Amino acid sequence: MANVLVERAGTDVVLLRLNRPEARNALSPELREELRDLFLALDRDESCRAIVITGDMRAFAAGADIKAMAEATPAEMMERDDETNWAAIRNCRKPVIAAVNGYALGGGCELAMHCDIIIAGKSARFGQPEVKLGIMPGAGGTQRLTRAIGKFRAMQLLLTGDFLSAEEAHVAGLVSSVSEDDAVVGDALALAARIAALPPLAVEEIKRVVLTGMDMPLEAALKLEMRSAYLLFGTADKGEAMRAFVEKRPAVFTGK
Ligand code: CO8
Repeated sequence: MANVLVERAGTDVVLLRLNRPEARNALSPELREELRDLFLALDRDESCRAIVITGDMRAFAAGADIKAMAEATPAEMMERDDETNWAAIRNCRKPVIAAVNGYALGGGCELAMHCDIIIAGKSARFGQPEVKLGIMPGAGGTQRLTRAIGKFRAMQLLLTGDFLSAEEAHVAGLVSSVSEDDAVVGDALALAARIAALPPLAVEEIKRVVLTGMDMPLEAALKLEMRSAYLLFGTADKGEAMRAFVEKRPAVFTGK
């Protein structure tokens, strides 16, 4: 059985559903490789304009698979080359929305933080409990969490393994918005469809500049932004969007 289920939602949105409910969607090596291959394929698939990733009502993902790591040595962990699996998600040019119900812990929280937008159900719980296992986050948990919610709240979570509720995560800036539990996936798909209907080159460039600029000094990031903003004036969709505005009609985008 596939560890990740793939559904088309409308013509241009793809829904990825983690499918290890018996293990709270723990990220086994096989599941990560499936995710990697899916992200590499969707990045190249012109018919896919936005991706939603979700789990089930009990867990988005409860982290790396502890049973698959319990006896692992450093060399074995290196051989798994998890970095390449995460890079496929990190480098995806399409907008990615996490629709989180239940637990997003450890690697599950890190997976959500690889996404561009996080929509959480009211009962969702976020945390990096690695410290309780005598290890530490290895897929951006110490860095992305700190950038998202600041040093002092991040330290408290990372050093205790405590969880944040959806509302606490929202207030802290880890979550984009909170929905009723049973509305999370629908809300994420509706948002994805709205983004997918916008000019794809503008969407792609905005994502690239936000993510690249976050790690640059402000002056350099502002220059990057300006260059990308100029570049979009060369697209057919920019011409169509502005003409449509002036002519008071809906725009028809081609992705060119
Ligand atoms: N890995 C493997 N199996 C899991 C995991 C997991 N992360 N989480 C849950 N399961 C399994 C349980 O073992 C159980 O299986 P079984 O039925 O065979 O006993 C089943 O899922 C259901 O779990 P529970 O009965 O515990 O369900 P609850 O609803 O009571 O609790 C929790 C759910 C709170 C999610 C609980 O299961 C839990 O605490 N899970 C572990 C969470 C955790 O510690 N996550 C962090 C893992 S480490 C990580 O993600 C980063 C690794 C970084 C590696 C660095 C590389 C260099």
